Amino acid sequence: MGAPDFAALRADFPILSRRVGEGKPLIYLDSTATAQKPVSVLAAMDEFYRQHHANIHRGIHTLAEEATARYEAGRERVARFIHAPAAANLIFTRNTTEAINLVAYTWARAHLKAGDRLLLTEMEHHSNLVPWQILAAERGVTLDFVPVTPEGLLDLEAYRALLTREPKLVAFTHMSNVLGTINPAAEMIRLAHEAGAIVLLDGAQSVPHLPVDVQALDVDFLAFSAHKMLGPSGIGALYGKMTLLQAMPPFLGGGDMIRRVSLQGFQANTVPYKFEAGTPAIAEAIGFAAAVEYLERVGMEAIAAHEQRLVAYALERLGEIPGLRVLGPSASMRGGVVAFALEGIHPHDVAQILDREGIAVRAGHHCAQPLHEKFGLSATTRASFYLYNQEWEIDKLVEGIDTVKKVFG
Ligand code: 7TS
Repeated sequence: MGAPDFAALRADFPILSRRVGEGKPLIYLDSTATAQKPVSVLAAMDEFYRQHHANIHRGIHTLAEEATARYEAGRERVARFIHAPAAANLIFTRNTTEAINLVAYTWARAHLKAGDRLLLTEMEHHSNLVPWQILAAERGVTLDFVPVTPEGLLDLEAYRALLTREPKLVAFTHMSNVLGTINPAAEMIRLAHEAGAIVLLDGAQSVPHLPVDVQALDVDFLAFSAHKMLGPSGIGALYGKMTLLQAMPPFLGGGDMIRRVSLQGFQANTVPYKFEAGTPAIAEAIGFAAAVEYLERVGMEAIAAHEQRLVAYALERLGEIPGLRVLGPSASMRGGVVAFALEGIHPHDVAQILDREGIAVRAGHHCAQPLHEKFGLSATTRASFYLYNQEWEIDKLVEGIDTVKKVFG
C-alpha cells in the first residue's frame, strides 16, 4: 500500500459532512475527548445486531455461538493491535477509567499495605489519579508525583530520584491529554522495573495515535478506550502480563466470571473471563475490532506522522497570534493536542464563539485540574487532531480565534 490519502479518507466519516452552528461545515477538533466513527465500524455493529445478536458464553444455539465467536475474535484483533502475546492478556472493560480502577481494586488491594508508595505524575488525567487517592485514603498508601517542567515534560531526574523511594507501582500517562507530551515510556518502564516496581501505562491517548507494542515496552498493565480510537463508547481494555492477571483476585462478582458457584462460595473463572462479570458490551467489541482494522489499514506510523505534521503546523500558526499562550512542548515531543489560553478571554467564551463558526474544541480543565493549577490556569481551550483532520481546518481555527478576539476586543 502506498502513502494513505488522508484527505480522501474523510469520506469514510459521515459526521464530517455535517453542518453546525450557523450552517457552517463542521470542523471537528475534539478527538482527544472522543473520535468520530468510520462507516466500517457502524456497519460491523449494525450487521451484528441484524444477523448474529445473542448473549455470549451461554446457550448452544447458532446465534449464541456466532456472537461468542465474534466477541472473542474482537478480543484477538484488539490484542494483536497492541502486540499482546495472546488474546487472553486482554480484558474488556467499559473504558480506560474502569481498566485503571480494575488494577486499583484487585492488584493494588491484594498487594499494597500501609506505608507502601505509589509513583504517579503531575500530568495525569483524573482517572489515573482519583482511584489511587481512594486507595491511599483506605490503605494508608503514600502517593508521590513526578513533577512537570515549565516546558510540559516530565522531570526525569526527579523521576530517578523518586524511584529510590521504592514505589510498588508506577502509573503514568503515555501521552498527555492537555500538553500532548509523549512520555519516554520505554525508558521510564525500564527504570521502574530496575527499582522493583510494576508499571501501569495509561494509553488512552497513545494507543489511538501511536504504534504501541506492549512486549517491546515490557509494560505490566496498559489501559485504553475504544471510543478514542474510532470505536464505540462503552468499551475499553486492560492489557496485563499473564502472571500478574492470574495472581489477581476478581474485580466484580457475577455471571461469566465464575467457574462454579455454591451457596457458600465460588471458584473464579480463568483469565480473562475472571474479570468480565455479567453480559459485556458485545456489539461494541465487534465495533472495537472494526476500528482497529481501519487504523491498521491506514497504518499507525502514517497516522502518527500525519498528526505530527498537523501539530507542527498548528504550533506555527497559533504562535503568530499575540496574547495566545500554548501549553506543552515543541512539536517533536508531542502528539496532536494543543491546549491554549487567550489573554483576557475565558476559554468557555473562546469555545462558544468557535462553535458558532462550526469549530468543535473543548474548553475546561480536561479532567486534569492539578496540571492546570501547575500552569497557573483554571481552564484552557483545546484543539486536538486525528487522522481525518487537515491543515485547512487549522487555518479555520486561526481565523476563528481572530473572530473571538474581535468579539471580545
Ligand atoms: N486517561 C487519559 C490520558 C485521557 O485523556 C482520558 C480521557 C482518560 C484517561 C479517561 O478515558 P475514559 O475513556 O475512561 O473516559 N480524556 C478525555 C479528554 O481529554 N477529554 O474528554 C475525555
